[in-house]
Amino acid sequence: MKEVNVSHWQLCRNILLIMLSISLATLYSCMPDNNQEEPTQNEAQKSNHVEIITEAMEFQMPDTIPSGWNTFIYRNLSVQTHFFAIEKYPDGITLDDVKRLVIPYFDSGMKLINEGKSEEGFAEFRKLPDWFSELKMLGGGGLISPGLVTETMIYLKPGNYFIECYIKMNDGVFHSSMGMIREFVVSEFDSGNEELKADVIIEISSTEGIVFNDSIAPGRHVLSVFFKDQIVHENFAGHDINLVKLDDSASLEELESWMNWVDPKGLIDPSPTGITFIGGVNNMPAGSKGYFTVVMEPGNYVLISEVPNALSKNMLKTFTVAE
Ligand SMILES: [Cu+2]
Repeated sequence: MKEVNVSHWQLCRNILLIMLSISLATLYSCMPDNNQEEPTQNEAQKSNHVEIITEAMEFQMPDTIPSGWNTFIYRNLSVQTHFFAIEKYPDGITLDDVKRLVIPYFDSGMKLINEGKSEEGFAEFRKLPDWFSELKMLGGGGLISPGLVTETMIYLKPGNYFIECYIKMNDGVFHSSMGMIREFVVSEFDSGNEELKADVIIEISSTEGIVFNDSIAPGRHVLSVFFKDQIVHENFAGHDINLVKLDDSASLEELESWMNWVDPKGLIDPSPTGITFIGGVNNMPAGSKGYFTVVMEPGNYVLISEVPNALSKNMLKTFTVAE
C-alpha cells in the first residue's frame, strides 16, 4: 500500500512539474523579450519625429521621448478641433494631483461662467492649489482642424511633462476633462536632431503683436516663431501662433471672439464656419523659439493668437498667398 502511495505521489508530482514547466514556458513566451525591446528603443532614438495621434479624446504617443529638438507629427483623426500644449508642473506633481486638484475647479468654474455667473466662476479658479501658479507652458502645436496633420518642432530638456488640449465640447466641457491630458517623460538621451531652417520668420510680443514678412509663395514652408516676450492675457493664457486658412464664408470677428476660452462660446467645438486651422506653435516663455511646417495653397490666411481682443493687440494678421 505504502509503495503504491509513494508512486502515486510521484506520478502526481511529475504531472504537476510538467504542468508547471508548460505554464512557465507559456508565461515566458508571453513576456516581452528584453532583446526585442532594444530595437524599439533604438528606433525611437533614431527616429527624427514623435508621432501623436488623437482618434477621440486622447493623446496616443510614446511614454518617453528624446530630449533636444523633436518634430511632433500630430494626426488629428477625430471629428473635433484640437491642439497640444506641452506643460511642466513643479517636480512631484502627478496626473492624479492634476485630476483631483486642478481639473475639477476648471470644470466647476467654466460651468458657472456658462450659466452667466462669471464672478462665482472666477472664484472657483482661486481654489486652485498654489503650485498651479508654477505651471510652465513650453510650446506644442497650434490649433488643428479635424482630419488634418501638423508638424511642430520644439526643444525640450529632460524631465516630466504633461500634454493637454483644453478646447471645449459643445456642452462647454473641456477636452482635458474628457481625457486629453497625459504625462510623458523627456529622457536624458538627446534626439540629435538639428534645429530647422525657416523661410518664414515670425516674431510675437505683447508690445508689437505678430511681426512677419507676409509675401509668401504657394508651397511648403517652415515657419519659425520667436517669442520676444510672454505675458498673461485676460484669459490667463500667454500668446501663441495659429495659422488659419479662410474661405469666403469666414468671419474674422467670429474667429477673434472664438479664440478666448473664458467666453462661454469661445474654443467651443465646432470652430466657426469657413475656418480651417492648419498649424502653429503653442505658447512658450520669452526668448523661446518653435517651428511649424505647412503647405500653403493660394488663398487667404490669418495668423492669430489664442487671446482675447487679438486684433487690437496686432495678434490677428491676414495675408494672401497669391497664385
Ligand atoms: Cu481637444
